[in-house]
Order: sequence, then C-alpha cells, then structure tokens
Amino acid sequence: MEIIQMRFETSAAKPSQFITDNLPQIVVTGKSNVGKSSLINSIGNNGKLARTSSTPGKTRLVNYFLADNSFYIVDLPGYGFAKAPKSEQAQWQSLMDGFFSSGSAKKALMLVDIRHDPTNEDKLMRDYLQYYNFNITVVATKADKIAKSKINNYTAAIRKSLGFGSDIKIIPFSSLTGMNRDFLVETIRQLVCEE
Ligand SMILES: Nc1nc2c(ncn2[C@@H]2O[C@H](COP(=O)(O)OP(=O)(O)OP(=O)(O)O)[C@@H](O)[C@H]2O)c(=O)[nH]1
Ligand SMILES: [Mg+2]
Repeated sequence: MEIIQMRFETSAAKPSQFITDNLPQIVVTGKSNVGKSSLINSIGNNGKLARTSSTPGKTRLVNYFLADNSFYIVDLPGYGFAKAPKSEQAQWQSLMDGFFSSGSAKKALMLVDIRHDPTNEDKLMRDYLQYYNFNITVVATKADKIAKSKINNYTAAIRKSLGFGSDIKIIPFSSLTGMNRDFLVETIRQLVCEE
C-alpha cells in the first residue's frame, strides 16, 4: 500500500498566515462535502488527520499538511454551501483570492462528486485554476456509490461538462473502499517531481 507520510502543519485564516516557503504545494479543492478531508485521511492512511463531517462547511480554514517532509497538501475550505450566510461566502471569496494570487501553489486536485454534473461553482473553480495556470488533476469522489460498469460513463460526462481534453486526468476515487488510492498517491508524487 502506497502511503504519503503526513502531519498537520498549520491553519491559515488570513493571507498573512499562508505558507510561503519554497516547498511545492498541492491544493485539494471542491465543493463542501465532496470528500476533500476524507481523501487526505485516505492517502495519509490516518483517519484523524483532517476533520471530516457529514455537515457541509466543516473546513473553513486553509489547512496545510506536510507530506513526506518535502511538500504540502493543502486542504482548501469547500464552496457551494448554500446555507452559508453571505458574510461567510464573502470571507471564503477573499481568502481564496488571497491564496490563489499569492502564487505559492501551482498544482491542484479538483474534486467533484462522480455522481453529479459539475455545478456552476465547480466551473468557477476551474476558471480560477486555469486563470492561475494550475496543473489540474480531477478526482471523481465517492465512486463506491455507483456501479463499476458505469464509472467510465460518469467520468466522461464530467470531462465533457468541464470542457477538459484528454490531457487532464480524471481519477475515479473512493476514500471508503480505497479505490485508486495507490494510483492517486503515485500521481501526487509525480506532480511533486515535476516542480
Ligand atoms: N460513500 C462515501 N462517502 C464519502 C467518501 N468520501 C467522503 N465521504 C463522506 O462524505 C462526507 C463529507 O466528507 P468530508 O471529507 O468531510 O468532505 P469535505 O469535502 O472535506 O467537506 P468540507 O470540509 O465541508 O468542505 C462525510 O460524511 C464522509 O464520510 C467516499 O469516498 N465514499
Ligand atoms: Mg473538509
């Protein structure tokens, strides 16, 4: 089993708290409840690393995990939580603007739920990532919830909806069953090597 050695490093609530050392950073982004924190726990093989919850909007800070002592996995706060008050949405927006414009991260795992068409907010996130020239890998989460025989159809639909060509990887993944976990770990290590 491939594992990334991870430990929680720090949380940032405002731009002055962002990490700006020279280690590579890979961001994990996606709407609330899509499974970002669960993915981090899965690749670190530690259920207690990142806090997960069935209540959307659990992660409101930028959380940094030091991985293999050589790069950061960055858990970004989820978006698209309809019940969030306007003030909180504005706070998310300004935190993300600050984060992306700081230029410390150049690679992203963009998480979408395999069962659903990407939302307008997912497309906005794609626009953000493309605007800032991120190297994007899509992870289609909760793949345990659909029949194995349907997985290719679902990932093809996601590719089409996001307008991504064959150059962008879409990895069906389940933190529950571990589907493609080793492959995801390998992909992350490759991304780090490309720095
Ligand atoms: N069936 C299934 N459930 C999952 C999977 N990954 C996450 N979940 C569940 O989805 C819910 C949300 O997971 P989180 O990892 O907390 O989601 P998040 O994207 O970090 O959410 P926020 O921090 O609110 O943005 C939890 O109840 C998880 O147990 C998966 O692969 N399969
Ligand atoms: Mg989370």
